[in-house]
Amino acid sequence: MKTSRRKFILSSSLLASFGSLSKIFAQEKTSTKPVVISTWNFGAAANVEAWKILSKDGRSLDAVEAGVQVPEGDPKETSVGLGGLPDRDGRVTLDACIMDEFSNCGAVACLEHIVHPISVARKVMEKTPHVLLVGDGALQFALANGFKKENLLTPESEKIWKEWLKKAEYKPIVNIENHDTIGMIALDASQNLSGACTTSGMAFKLHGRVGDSPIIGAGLFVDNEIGAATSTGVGEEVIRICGSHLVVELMRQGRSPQQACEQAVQRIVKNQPGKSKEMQVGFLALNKNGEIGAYALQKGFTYAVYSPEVPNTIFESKSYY
Ligand code: SD4
Repeated sequence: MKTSRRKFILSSSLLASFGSLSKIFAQEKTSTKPVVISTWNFGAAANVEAWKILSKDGRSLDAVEAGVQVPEGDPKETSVGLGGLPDRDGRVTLDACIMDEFSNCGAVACLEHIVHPISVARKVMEKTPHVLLVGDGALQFALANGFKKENLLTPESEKIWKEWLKKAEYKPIVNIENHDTIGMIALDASQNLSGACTTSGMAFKLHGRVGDSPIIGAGLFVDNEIGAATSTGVGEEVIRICGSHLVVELMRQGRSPQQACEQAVQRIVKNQPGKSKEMQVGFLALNKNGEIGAYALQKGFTYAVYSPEVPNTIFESKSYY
């Protein structure tokens, strides 16, 4: 297990271009509210948008929606929204969910042609009696609510898919390019928690495959009394343990966010001792006091924290292996 924790400090000018980040080594701190945390390096750019809302005493729900829209709309991010890598049939299918402080939640799965699935998920939450819409039904609902139909397969992603087709082997690579699903959790100035999670899922999956990210309790869970959690990595393993719900329930039983994330990862190892060595799963958690937890199966899981005392900083979590 790692003893030191890597951290990268981002100046606001650098936030525009992540290629030129410098690495600084330091210790992680607990945060005071408001605070926003999100998965992977691209979480830092997303945090900037969320922070614009949180720093003006805005609602955490609005902050997480605005935050995760950043990678969703970025064609260069090949694991979320526009430009996401397609399934093995060449179709970009998106999964997303959102949850607020009242346990309201909404989700979409296997949604095609819409750049911001998180906003469709929010509409499902606010405008329907349902929680989850999938496939054509989700698209129909999105179009009826004014979302524009677009082609999400960029020439770059199409090229990668065509290259993959030559061997057509489904072997997800641990931490590929170090950016995957974005899961974001925020605690606002009114002490309310919300979360959002959005992804194009595992690249080259079977058409119709849905991961953990749009499943409330798996990819995301918020309990405003206790805390919130989100996950990234191989969704099948997260679903098997109801990962984010498990993390929140462990916090309810008195574990710190860090201990809760560690125990959830240990549960995966216990279930899959062999397979767990070959894949990545990471959890992020935040409790009502602004304490943060992060833990992953493998090294390389990074996350970004923004709070009054942590100026949008990327950390690397500890890991089991
Ligand atoms: C999924 N959890 O679809 C997502 C993908 C991901 O790191 O986060 N990959 O299973």
